[in-house]
Amino acid sequence: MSEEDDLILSELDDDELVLQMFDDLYDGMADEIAESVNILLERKWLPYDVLTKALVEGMRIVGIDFRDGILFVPEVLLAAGAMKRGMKILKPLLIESGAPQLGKMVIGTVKGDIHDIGKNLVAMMMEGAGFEVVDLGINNPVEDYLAALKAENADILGMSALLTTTMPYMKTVIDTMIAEGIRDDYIVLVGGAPLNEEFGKAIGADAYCRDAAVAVETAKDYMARKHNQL
Ligand code: B1M
Repeated sequence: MSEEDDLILSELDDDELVLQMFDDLYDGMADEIAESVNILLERKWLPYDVLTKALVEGMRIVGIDFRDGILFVPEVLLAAGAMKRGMKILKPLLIESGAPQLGKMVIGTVKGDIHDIGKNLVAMMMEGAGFEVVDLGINNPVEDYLAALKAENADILGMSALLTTTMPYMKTVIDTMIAEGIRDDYIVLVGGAPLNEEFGKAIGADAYCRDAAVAVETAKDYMARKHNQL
């Protein structure tokens, strides 16, 4: 039996367990991630802390080795699968706030891009904060965004892009909204690892959101301003 087989996750203290979660995420061990998430919750960790301090941080480490050519797509897919297992446990806990509806957001990853973990996280946190969220998934052409905004009578458009090659597509969406005369009908928020504030301004978005928590705060802020104008 290997040392790994002997490891009893519930016997680790919090710091050791979080370090073990980084390893398990790295190795795509979805069952172990699920078990550890449940252990931390039983130890009265806040769901948001489990998400950010264990899962998101673990994925950041995966990203570094992916960038450096130490991990490859199949391994990163396994890691992403493990991350999603953990997020599935946390989702209902993050959402059960019972807050009144603050507004409606349509969100999706842009055309050519299949990264969805960050977008899912934003959707989860927005729902948790009391927004209604319509998630269009990945690889969205401009037509899909516009159709959903109209059909759903949304207040906010959220776009996510993780690749430097796909982030310019956000401008295509915003330019099409301008051409159709509907740009100012919606609050446009953008996010994703390669973006920054300057890019958000340059493409005509209302705001760039560094992470899910900032997305929630920014959306609340804009909705408050919108209501004050009415
Ligand atoms: Co991809 N990938 N990937 N990948 N991948 C990156 C993005 C990369 C930075 C890795 C690297 O080289 N270090 C790199 C991009 C380089 C670049 O463009 N400069 C890269 C590459 C190159 C690729 C491929 C091209 C690899 C290949 O095929 N050779 C390929 C592209 C596929 C495609 O999309 N067409 C590819 C594929 C994949 C997988 C499928 C294996 C997998 C995705 C699985 C999935 O999402 N279901 C994957 C993963 C997992 C990553 C990394 C490792 C992790 C991304 C992630 O989930 N992060 C990533 C490295 C990295 O980002 N460090 C990488 C965790 C997540 C919580 O953070 O998504 O940033 P993030 O979301 C944050 C904020 O950005 C923000 O809030 C979130 C939560 O706080 N945010 C928003 C995000 N969206 C928002 C929207 C908003 C607001 C805030 O709207 C309002």
